[in-house]
Order: sequence, then structure tokens, then C-alpha cells
Amino acid sequence: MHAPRDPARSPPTRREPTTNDRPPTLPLFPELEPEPPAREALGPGAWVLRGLAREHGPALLAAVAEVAAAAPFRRMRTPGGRLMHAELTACGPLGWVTDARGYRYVERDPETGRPWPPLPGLVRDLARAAAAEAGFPGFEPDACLVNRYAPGAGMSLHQDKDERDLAWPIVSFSLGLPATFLWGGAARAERPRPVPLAHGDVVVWGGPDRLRFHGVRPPADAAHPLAGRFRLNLTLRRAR
Ligand code: MD3
Ligand code: FE
Repeated sequence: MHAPRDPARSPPTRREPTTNDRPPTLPLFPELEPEPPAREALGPGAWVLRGLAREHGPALLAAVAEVAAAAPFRRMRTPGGRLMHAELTACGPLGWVTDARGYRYVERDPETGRPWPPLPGLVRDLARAAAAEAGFPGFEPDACLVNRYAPGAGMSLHQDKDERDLAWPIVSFSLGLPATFLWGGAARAERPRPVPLAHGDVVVWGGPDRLRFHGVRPPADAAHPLAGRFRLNLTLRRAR
């Protein structure tokens, strides 16, 4: 053990400069840097929070597996009779479904007749934190949709407007294979902007951007080390 240093008796020491004293070196060609910015505004109410959930990837995928064990992934039919390409399940008090009768939120899985599995605490906590960071404090989701995309499966341009109070945002977690998200406008005809989304990216969509048309390009065929040949997307919503 050292004796405690008495500052009054020891001579002032001068530290040698180390590399840590240098100001950060800015990239010569920032446009060539591989690191995307941590936060990107897609619009006045929409934020990409790059990699915010990456460290929770294994836990989130385990949570999805547990949900899918109780409420298996399935392909649903649109009211027009078309089979959706993404497979879907849900957790939390309410789950979104589509069939010949239309789109709606229901308390029970129509496949099993049982309530949807509970919303995992980690998912709820991360969604609340992400919403707060994007300027939506107090977000309390009551519905979590889980979309699973195999290579070749996408989602065509649509709006999300089945939720009662559109003032609440939607928080989405992307896991597994990367895919290109399509960020459209208020009208379907507006050409959407491609936004690449990777494992661990979180996006918050709200405010004036809540009713934008959006879709997902099918992921390319590849294997993700944690998720295999799938892209998974969790969307957290306040449905009622
Ligand atoms: C933008 N899912 O489930 S999540 C959907 O990646 C859905 O699985 C996509 O669109 C996916 O409805 C995109 C992101 C998302 C969700 C809702 C939005 C983006 C949104 C609502 C308004 C604007
Ligand atoms: Fe959507």
C-alpha cells in the first residue's frame, strides 16, 4: 500500500503530453467514412437511432423466439385477398391482424384463440427510451408486431393508421439481415427515399411523419450470424 499523497509536500508534477492530449483527428474525406451518424432525422418527427439496440440483439432475438413459440409466425391475407410476403406474429395486450374482414387490433391470436404472449420487459423499456430520445416521453406501447422477412419477401408501400391516437409514435427495431426501408411521402405517388436499416437500428416515427407511406425492399439472400436468413422487425405501437 502507498501512503496517502500529501499535495502540500509533493512538488507539482508536470505530466508528459500523451497521444490523448491531441485534439481528435477529423477525417480527411468524411464522405468516405464507414461510420454512419448516430442520429439521423428522416423528417421533423422521424429519427433513425443507429445501432441503439445492437448490444441487446441476442436478448431481443431470444425474446422473439419465445414469442414465436407461443404465437407462431404466419402469413396473413390482406382484405383484398393477397397473401402478405412477411410473416407476422405479435405480443403485448393487442396484436394487429388482417383478413377478409379488414385490418384491426385484437386481444387474441386468431390461430390459437389465446391472448398474445406478454410484451417482453426489455422491448418495452428500449421502446420507451427510444421514444423519449426522439421527443416522445411517456410512450406506453400496448401492441408489438413482429415481422419476419425471408430473402425475397418485402412489404409494399402503405400507411399505418389503424391506431386510435396518431399522436403517439411508432418505434421500430431492425434485427438480422439488413434491408432497405422505403420512406415515402403523404401521397402514395411520391417517390420514396431508400433508407438502409441494419441489425440494431431503431427508428422512431411520429408527429408530422406518422402517416407517411412506407415499405420495405426484400432483403438480399445472406446469413446473419445471430438471425440466420431472416430480417426481423419489431414495431411498438399504442393502438388504444
Ligand atoms: C413510417 N413494418 O409493420 S417498420 C409495419 O420494417 C411496417 O417491418 C416495416 O411498416 C418493417 O407496418 C417498417 C417502420 C415503420 C412503421 C410504421 C411507420 C415506419 C413507419 C409509420 C409511419 C411512417
Ligand atoms: Fe407500416
